[in-house]
Amino acid sequence: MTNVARSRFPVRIYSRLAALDLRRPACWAMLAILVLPGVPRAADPDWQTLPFTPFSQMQAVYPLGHDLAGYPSWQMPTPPPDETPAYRIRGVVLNAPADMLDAAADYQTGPLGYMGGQWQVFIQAVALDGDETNCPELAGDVGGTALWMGQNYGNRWGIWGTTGYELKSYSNDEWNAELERINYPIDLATGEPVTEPLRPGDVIEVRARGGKAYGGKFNCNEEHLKTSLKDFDVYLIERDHAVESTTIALDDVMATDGAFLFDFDRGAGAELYQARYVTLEGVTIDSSAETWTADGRALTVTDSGARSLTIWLGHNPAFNTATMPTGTLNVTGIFNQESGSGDPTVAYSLWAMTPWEFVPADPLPGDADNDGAVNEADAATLAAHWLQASGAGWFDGDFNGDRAVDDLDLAILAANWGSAGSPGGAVPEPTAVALALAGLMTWTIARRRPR
Ligand SMILES: [Ca+2]
Ligand SMILES: [Ca+2]
Ligand SMILES: [Ca+2]
Repeated sequence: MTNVARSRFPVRIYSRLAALDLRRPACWAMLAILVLPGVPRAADPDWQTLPFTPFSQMQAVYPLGHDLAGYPSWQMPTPPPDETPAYRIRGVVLNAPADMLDAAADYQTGPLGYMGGQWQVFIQAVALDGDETNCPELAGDVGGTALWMGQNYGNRWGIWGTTGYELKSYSNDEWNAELERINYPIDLATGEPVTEPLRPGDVIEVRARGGKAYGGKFNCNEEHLKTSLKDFDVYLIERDHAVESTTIALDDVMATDGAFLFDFDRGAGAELYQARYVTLEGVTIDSSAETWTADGRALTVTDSGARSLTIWLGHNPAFNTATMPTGTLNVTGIFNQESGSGDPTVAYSLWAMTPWEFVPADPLPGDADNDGAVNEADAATLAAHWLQASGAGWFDGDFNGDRAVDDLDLAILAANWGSAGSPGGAVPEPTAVALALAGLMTWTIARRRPR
């Protein structure tokens, strides 16, 4: 982010002004409603006194027997003064926007369905000190939601080619101004935008003026309209809040035949974990998968039975260079439901944002390929990623979790050489690969000595 781009208010306003044709009376009306972010709109409720909406309420579904059984049932509040939709939610950020979707501006008129930039962040319920007094409505809350924006919504089916098109697609300047606004939330403590962008562990308050049920959950969004009257505004409460994942196995969300468990009260099964940060334990990547890439949607994992879940890989480019995991794994990510406009009781998946969120279920130090033995194959992996400074996962040879592959990892591999799941195995003769790595280690250590 350059210093020029940090002058966010002018960029936003100028881009809006540039889009107006001042010869048209309608544009003077538009000018009247253009407002700075963080400044109350005429129709805004008193945000400070508006109760938070708990996620358990926001994500409720119609009960069995209802025509819409299983579909989101929540209706947005319409507080005074103008009684238009407005609600306030609070949660901890689970993903960096750039790790999930490609937000790069790319305005295009068509083709049908082409969205250009997309931005999405998941937040989940978080307990803070003082909640009992300050916001008792959030006590014991569970669940979360997605905050989503897309650039070329006018290209969607049913909109593309209609007069509503231009209300729904952002020019590149308009899109970038929106990204600037939501990536740099206003710190409630200072009233100023933060200087480091939104990241996991940020506890935020969202003041929303729209949202839509989609794919089995209720998403916070701007109803795919450009008008600032539908903006959601993001405020920072605190940073670096520790986010613990909830441990699940496939049998928590699926029956033995692989069908998703759907509890209409949302107290169990897949709905209980929707939009939450989870660690899925004891799964293996489907054997038909040969490779993985950023933005992949085809990877599946299975347990020892008939259960199978799709893993969505984030936009993080580290997926394009990291070694695809093997063996029995624990995978950490965001449990999600996106069933399109179809059956609201199916189509759950796990969003994984980084390669290093895949780890061996039962890690043997030095065992890069997770096959239960530390040998030449693991040394070869280490050699292939040798001195990779960032973005490495276990399966690239990063055994100490610092995302780098270096002599620290080599020392771990060397200390466990010949291990086959239990200590005390016979240590084989060093092979050519191991000897080469030993040479690399010596060289690296020698380089670090002060001269
Ligand atoms: Ca749902
Ligand atoms: Ca191995
Ligand atoms: Ca390392």
